[in-house]
Amino acid sequence: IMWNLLCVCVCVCGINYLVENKLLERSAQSIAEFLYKEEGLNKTAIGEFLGEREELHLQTLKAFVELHEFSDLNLVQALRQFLWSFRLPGEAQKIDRMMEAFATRYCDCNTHVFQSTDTCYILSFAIIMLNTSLHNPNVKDKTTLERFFSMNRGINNGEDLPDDLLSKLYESIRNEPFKIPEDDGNDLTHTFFNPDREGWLLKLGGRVKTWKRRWFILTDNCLYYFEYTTDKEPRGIIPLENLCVREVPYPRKPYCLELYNPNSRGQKIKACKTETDGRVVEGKHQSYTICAPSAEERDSWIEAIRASITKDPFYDLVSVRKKKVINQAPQD
Ligand code: 4IP
Repeated sequence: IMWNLLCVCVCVCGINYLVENKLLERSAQSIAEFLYKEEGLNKTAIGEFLGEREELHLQTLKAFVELHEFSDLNLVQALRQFLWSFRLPGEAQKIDRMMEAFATRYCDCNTHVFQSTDTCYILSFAIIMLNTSLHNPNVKDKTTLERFFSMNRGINNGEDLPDDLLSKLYESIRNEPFKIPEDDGNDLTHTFFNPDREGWLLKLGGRVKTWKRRWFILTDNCLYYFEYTTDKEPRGIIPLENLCVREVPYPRKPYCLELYNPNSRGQKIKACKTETDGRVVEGKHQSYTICAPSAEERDSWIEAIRASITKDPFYDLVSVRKKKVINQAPQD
């Protein structure tokens, strides 16, 4: 029973348990093989384990990626295999390390396709975003083949990748979306990756000052709140663009934070909410007062919201490399 439990919920503790009880050798190679081959493991936990920064985790990630055979596969086929073997974690730095490991492995298996690993890395992100654009019903403005070409101009060390290569990848994604492990019912076409943060918080009403317990999800620079964790539709959506967040005192309610617009005090924040009769209307708040269950959770929410407001991690990850490869002189 213990073995099965550990298989279902593999995590750092699980691996440590196996190592301590001599069921698994404490080497990157053995752990990687266990994570890659063992059936029934929780793929979110695999992603979390592989994304950690400690040396053993970095080595395990390398060994894990090297267990994938990408020779003679096009980039979409390789990504399909890779993204099915674990679930990408939400944190940008972890995604960066994993996609870097993937791109290195792909280029080792297919030496003549791209001029550099960076090209492969950038194109992999472009493909993941294309998948979201073409298959997420909420995205109305679908990426066309021409736009996909222009998004990827100059990424092969200053040169363009062949049109027929990009067309094949585009067609493949259009015909079949990525299959992503859904341990927790979330899926990539919906939220891109895992949410930045989620949890129960109390929210103060806009006009009528009642406190409501709501399930909050922070993702894609928006804060969504739901009545129940299982609800498909949020009760409210607060886009975080132009907003600020800070700790705020509130009578008899400790651990509050406030979302406000520093540039238009006294005006309503752009947001939407659901009325009790089901109509979706504009939000009525000039600021949102939200109460966390503890000081630690309030601070973590503030930090996560700030990180989400100040930067788009995926944009940053890709744009730094894009600049690098586009500025590289074409090679003979
Ligand atoms: C409601 O109070 C709830 O607090 C609503 O929260 C809130 O809407 C309403 O504020 C407030 O009047 P009663 O249920 O006591 O009527 P929720 O939608 O989470 O149920 P928000 O905008 O906070 O969602 P108004 O003024 O914003 O409508």
